[in-house]
Amino acid sequence: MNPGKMILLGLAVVLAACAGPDPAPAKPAVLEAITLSERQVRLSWPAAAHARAYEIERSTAGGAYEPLAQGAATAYVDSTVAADQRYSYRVRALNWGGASGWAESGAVITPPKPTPRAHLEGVFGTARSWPLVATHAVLLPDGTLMSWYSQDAIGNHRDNTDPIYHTGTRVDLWNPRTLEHRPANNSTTDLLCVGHVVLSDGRLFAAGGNLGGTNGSDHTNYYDPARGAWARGPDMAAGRWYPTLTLLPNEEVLITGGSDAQGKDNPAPEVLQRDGTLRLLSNARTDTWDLNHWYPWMFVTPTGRVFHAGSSNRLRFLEPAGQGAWGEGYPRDGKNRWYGSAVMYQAGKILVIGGGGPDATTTLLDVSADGEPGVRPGPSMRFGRTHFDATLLADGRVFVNGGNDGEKFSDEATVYDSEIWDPQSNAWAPGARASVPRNYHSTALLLPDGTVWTAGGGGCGEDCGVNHPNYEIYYPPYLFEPDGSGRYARRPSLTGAPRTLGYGQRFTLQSPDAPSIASVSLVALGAATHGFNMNQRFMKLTLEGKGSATLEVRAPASPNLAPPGFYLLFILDGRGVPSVGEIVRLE
Ligand SMILES: [Cu+2]
Repeated sequence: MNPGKMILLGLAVVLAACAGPDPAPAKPAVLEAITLSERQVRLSWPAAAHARAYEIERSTAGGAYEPLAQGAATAYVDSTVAADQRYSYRVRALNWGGASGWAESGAVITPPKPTPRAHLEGVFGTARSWPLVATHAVLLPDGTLMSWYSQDAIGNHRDNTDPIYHTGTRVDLWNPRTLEHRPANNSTTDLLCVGHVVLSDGRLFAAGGNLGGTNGSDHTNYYDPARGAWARGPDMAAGRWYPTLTLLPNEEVLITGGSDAQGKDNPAPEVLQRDGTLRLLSNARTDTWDLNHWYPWMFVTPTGRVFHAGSSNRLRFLEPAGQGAWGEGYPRDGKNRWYGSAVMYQAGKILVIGGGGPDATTTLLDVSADGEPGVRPGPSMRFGRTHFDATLLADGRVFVNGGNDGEKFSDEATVYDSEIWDPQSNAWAPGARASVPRNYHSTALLLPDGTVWTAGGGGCGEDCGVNHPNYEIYYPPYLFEPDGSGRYARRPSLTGAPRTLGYGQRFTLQSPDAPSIASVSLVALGAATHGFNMNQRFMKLTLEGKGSATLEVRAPASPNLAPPGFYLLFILDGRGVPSVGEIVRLE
C-alpha cells in the first residue's frame, strides 16, 4: 500500500463522522514560510475548498521532500529545524475524494543561533556562495535583488580596452523568498562602474559603464522588472565610469561625475528628464573645483536642491533646474575621504564616515536649510576604514561593515568587525564580526525582512586571490529580545498596507499588534556600489492613531523629504523590533 493510501485510511477513521461523497479538494493557493527563530519556522496557507485535512512535507538543504505533519489547521509551526539551515516546505489538501496538488513554499534559511550579545551586536549568518562578485547591488520594487560585476563574474577583463570585452554584463537576479538565482544579462553594455537608481515608475536606470581601464561608456540602460528586460536609453553627451545618480523630487535623475571614454573627468552633469531625454547642465561644470569625480556623494535636501557632501573636502549645493548652477563652496573637515561613505540618515542630516586610507573619524552635516551647511565632528568608529559599506537599518541606525586600509584588490588590513551608529545617542556601538573580507567592490543592502545582505569584494580576475563570490546575512540587534536572553524577538506583524502612499495623506495599516506599535519608518530601496548607496534614505513617519488592529499614519509631506518612488515600510514595536517590511510606492 502506498503512503498516500495509508494517510487516507487514517483520515477515514478520524473523519468517519462526517463521511460523504467529497469533490476533489482544491490545492492551497499559497504556502507562506517564515522563520521565527533559529528553532522555529511558521507555515501558513489559506483554507482550500473541500479540504478536510492538510499534509505537510519538508525538504532540508535541497534534499527530497519528507513527511512532516498532518492536521486540519491552516497553520503549523515546525519546531524541529536546525539553525543556519535551508528548508522548503509543501502542503496539499486531503479529503475522501483524494489529494490536491502540492503548494510549495519559498525556501527559508533559518537564522544562526544567537550569541549572548546578539541584542547589542547582531549576528552574521554563514557565508554562502553567490554566482558572481556582487559589486553592484540594487533592491528592485518586486523584492528581488539584482547584482553584477561585469561581462564575467570575477573581472578577468576589466582593464582590457578591447571593445569585445565590454559589450554586455552577466547580471544575477535573486529572489530572497525562494533563494533562487536567475540570469538577467545585459547584452549591450559593460555595466561595471555605472551609477544606478530605482525610478519612480519602478524601472532601474543605470548610466555609464566600462570600456576598459578607467574609460567610461556613454550608454544609459533601463531594466524593467515587470517585463524582465533591459532596454537602452539615450546616450549621454560623454562617457561616465563611476558616476553618481540621484533621484530628484520631480522624478528626474541627476547624473554627476565619472570619467569619459578617454578616462578624463566628465565635467558636465546631466539630467534624465521625465520624457526620457537628457538635459546637459552646462552651467554647472564640475571641472572648475575640487570635486572627486568618482562616485560623488550627492543628496536631495529638504529645500529641493542637491548637496555635494564629498568625498573631497568641498561642500556645495546644486540647483538642478534648467542648465544647473552650483552655489558657494564650503570646506567640510579638511579631509579627502576617498572611498569613505556618506549617509543621509534623516532628511537634511548626513553622516560622513571614514575613507581616505584608513580613517575612523566621522563628520555630521546639516543641510536642512539653504544657508551655510552645519558641520560638526561626529564620534569616531573603533576602526579606521576605507572601501566599507554603510547601510540604513529599519530603525534608522547606520550599519557599517567591512573595509580596509584603502588598498584596492587587497584583503590585508581587513576590518571584520562591524559597527552601528545610533542617531539618537550619536554614538557607535560594536557590531558582530563577519567571516569574509568585504573591501573594494563589496556591497550591502537592507532586505525587506530587516536583515542586511552583505556581499562581494575583489573582482580582479582568476589569479588575484581576493575574489569573494559569496554573501553573508547580518541579523541586526533589533531582531533579538532586548533583555539579553539570547532569543529572537517576536516580531510585530504587518498584515495590510496600501500599495501607494500620497504625499501628506493619512493612510491605514493593518496589524494585529497595533496596540504595541510605537513607530513607522520608510527606507528607500537601496542601490549600492563602491561604498556608496545612492538610493537609500530613511524617514520616520508620524503615527497619528491606533486601533486594536489598525494604525493611522501620515505620509511624508513633500517629495523634497522623500522623492517619489519605492520604499520599504516597517512598523516597530515599543522595544524597537521591526515587522517584515512591505514595499510601497510614494507618489
Ligand atoms: Cu571599481
